[in-house]
Amino acid sequence: MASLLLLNGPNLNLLGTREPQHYGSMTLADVEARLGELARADGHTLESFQSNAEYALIDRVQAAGQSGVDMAIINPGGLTHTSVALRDAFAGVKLPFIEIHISNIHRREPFRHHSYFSDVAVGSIIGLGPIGYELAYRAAVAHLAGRPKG
Ligand code: CA2
Repeated sequence: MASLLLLNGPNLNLLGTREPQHYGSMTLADVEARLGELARADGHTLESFQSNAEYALIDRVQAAGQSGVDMAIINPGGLTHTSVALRDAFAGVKLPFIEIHISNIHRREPFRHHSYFSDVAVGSIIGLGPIGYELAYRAAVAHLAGRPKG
C-alpha cells in the first residue's frame, strides 16, 4: 500500500468556475474525489491539500516527508514559475513528485514557460486538461511499483 499526496497551489480552488478555455469544467472537488476513488480501489491512501499560501504548501511538503508519504502529485499553480522555496522543500525532505499542469504552459505567455519544478520532478504532465491528474496518479503508482522501498 502506498501513501500519496495531491497538492494544488494558488487559485486552483477556482477550478471549474472560471476560464474553462484554459482549465476545463471539472472542479477541484471533482478532481480530488476522482483520485481518492482511484487510490481506494487500488488499496492506496491519498490525501489532498490545496492552499493559496506558499508557506502552507511548504509546511505540508515538509510534514509529508516526515510522515512517510511515498510520493506527491503537485500542480503548483502560479508558484510553478516563481517558487524556489517550494522546490527546495521537496529536495529538503527527499519527497519524489510528479508535476501536473492542466493547461499547456508552453503555448501560453513566455513567463509561464519556465518551471522551477520540472527538472527535479520524476516527470511532468502538461496541457492535457484535468485528466492529467488521473494520468499523474497512474504514473505515481507505476513509479512506486517499479522502485522497491527500503
Ligand atoms: O495549467 C495549470 O495547471 C497551471 O498550473 C495553472 C495556474 C497557472 O498560473 C500556471 O501557469 C498553469 C493557475 C491556476 C489558476 O486556476 C484557475 C482556475 C480557474 C479559474 C481561474 C484560475
